[in-house]
Amino acid sequence: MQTQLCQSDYEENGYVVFRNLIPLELINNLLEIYNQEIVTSTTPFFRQSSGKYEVNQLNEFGYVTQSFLDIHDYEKYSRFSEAAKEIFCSKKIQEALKQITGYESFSLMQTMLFDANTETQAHQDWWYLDSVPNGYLTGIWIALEDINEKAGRFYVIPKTNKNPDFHSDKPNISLSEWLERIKEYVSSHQQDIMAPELKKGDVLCFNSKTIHGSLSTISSRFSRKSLTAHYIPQEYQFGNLFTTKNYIKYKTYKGVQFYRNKPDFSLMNDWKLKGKSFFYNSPILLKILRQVHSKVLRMKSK
Ligand SMILES: O=C(O)CCC(=O)C(=O)O
Repeated sequence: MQTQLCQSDYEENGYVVFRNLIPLELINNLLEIYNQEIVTSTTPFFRQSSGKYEVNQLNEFGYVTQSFLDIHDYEKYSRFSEAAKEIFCSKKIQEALKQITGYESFSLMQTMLFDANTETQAHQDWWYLDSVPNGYLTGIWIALEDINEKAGRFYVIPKTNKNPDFHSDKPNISLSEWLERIKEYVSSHQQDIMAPELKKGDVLCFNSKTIHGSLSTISSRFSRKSLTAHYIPQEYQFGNLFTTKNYIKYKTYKGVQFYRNKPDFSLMNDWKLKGKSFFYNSPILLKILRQVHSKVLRMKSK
């Protein structure tokens, strides 16, 4: 593994790149199963961008245009998820995280797979997911192939882990206004955008406060096969800027704790999701729902 400067680099710049971290055979194995079982599947998968279960939509070059959430724990495609966990729960990743943060071990909280670029809007993760106390979640972006510039690269804005803060002057700011503030920040700091060339097996680690997103696709002929994963130090709780999710139940793979948020598709799970979306559109109802949910889970665990 590289340089001992990593921890100070990470703290200073809010990101760090590890070259050749993931063994190519693990990536090849995952992609083989992906092509055999997932691309061809007619099952709906949960999509973070729409908040819905949707079947795959392929572009003219055969790449799935939506991202896949929490691929490490698909019940229906356990061979695929096992291949994913071999990467996400590997010693190499645990050691890299330890090297840049100084913490000993990490829980895996969320994963994604991208086939084509989805042109992710600039954001900081802590609005959606973070450690509690805040600021200790690390996201990692893994290149599953040599990423062509024309595919639209992943980028970070260095040092935004320190500043600026887009919400604390207005505690009830809406998500769309918060995203708009970040968008404006990014447009006025174009010169700071860092979109490194990443080759198969390279990993970019970034902090929950670091602004990141994806550049526009120049040619959809190029896929942008990649994984992301988000980890918190094991001793911290999980949540985000607004809440602590103290009801999390973990599973374990090869000694690494992991969590999955959205279950596999079923008619029942689809209905539950639709019901939840109704609450999500009302912050007050959502707050009540969360309180009831955590109370029920606490009662169950007694
Ligand atoms: O790869 C992307 O387009 C965005 C990934 C991302 O924002 C994340 O996983 O936090």
